[in-house]
Amino acid sequence: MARNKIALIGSGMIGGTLAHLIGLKELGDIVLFDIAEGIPQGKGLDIAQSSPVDDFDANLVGANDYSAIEGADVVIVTAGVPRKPGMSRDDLLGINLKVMEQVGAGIKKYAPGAFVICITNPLDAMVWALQKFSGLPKNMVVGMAGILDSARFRYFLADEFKVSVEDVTAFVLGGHGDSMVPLARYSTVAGIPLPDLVKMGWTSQEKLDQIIQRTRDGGAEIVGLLKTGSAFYAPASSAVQMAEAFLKDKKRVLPVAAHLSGQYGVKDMYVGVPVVIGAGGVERVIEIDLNKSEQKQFEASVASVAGLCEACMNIAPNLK
Ligand code: A3D
Repeated sequence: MARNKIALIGSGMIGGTLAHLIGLKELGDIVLFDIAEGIPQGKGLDIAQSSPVDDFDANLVGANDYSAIEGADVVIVTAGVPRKPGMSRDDLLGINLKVMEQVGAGIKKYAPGAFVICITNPLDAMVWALQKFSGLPKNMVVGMAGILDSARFRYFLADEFKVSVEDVTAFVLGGHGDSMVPLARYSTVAGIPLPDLVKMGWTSQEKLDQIIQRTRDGGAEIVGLLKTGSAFYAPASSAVQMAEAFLKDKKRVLPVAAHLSGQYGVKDMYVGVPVVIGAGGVERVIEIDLNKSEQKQFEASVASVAGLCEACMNIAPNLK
């Protein structure tokens, strides 16, 4: 059986990390694409030269022409610009929307059968635009954000409780932005929901609220520290988990930015919700019951994503 082919559109900080992780996990052959000449070729060669040391087999090719991604099984998109300190994700919209138009055309022409994972910010609006520009089926185009947001939440909780990250599950809904909705009652330590852990004296409600706020600000905290760009290790790991769920038909239940066509009362938008990912892409959108306060927060988050989609349509009327 031939190896899977994974195309990375954008070979910057996340793209390079993705290529390395995909190589180490032997998920398939890798094409690194970028408009910058030499970067994808150089990163590809460097990672290929690590393969004899780390014992993995993968062809790594760098390219500046979309024809190199032909027939890819998975395409992961990080092309565009990241945030600098003081910028919000939404400030990236104008530049990155134009990038999505080019990327969408490239995928449409050369990899129309691929499972496409978008990471470019502002995430929920960019994945929505990318699906429209590419014309690929909606269940085959998803955005990565929820796994990263919930991984941040899990990490902070594990640190607070002094337990293994493996035993902490966390649930984050909504758009990938300041209005994301971390759901405490669906987040657990070994199945014990967070509100029960507060009652048991493991932590206080005040501390839990601080952790929730730190999760919401998780991206900005890293941008503030790095100063020259945004997070890349954890975003890359999160996207690889999605790619692996598709390639191995794992039917994983993961929070992703998925196309909604009525679920949660939302139509024709991408918003972070739990889904099942397998060989069919997004095979099922899971609808959970929200209480009044969660519903209100979710609606506020959806409204901010809707505003971004509106802004996209003003720039690119063909998205309507
Ligand atoms: P960076 O290291 O700048 O890499 C972006 C790459 O895209 C660069 O190598 C550029 O040359 C390339 N590029 C620019 N325009 C084009 C184009 N038209 N076609 C092809 N390639 C192009 O950024 P990064 O890897 O750190 O981040 C990439 C994106 O991910 C940014 O938009 C970030 O904001 C976003 N991001 C999202 C998350 C989420 O959780 C959703 C987390 C972290 C970063």
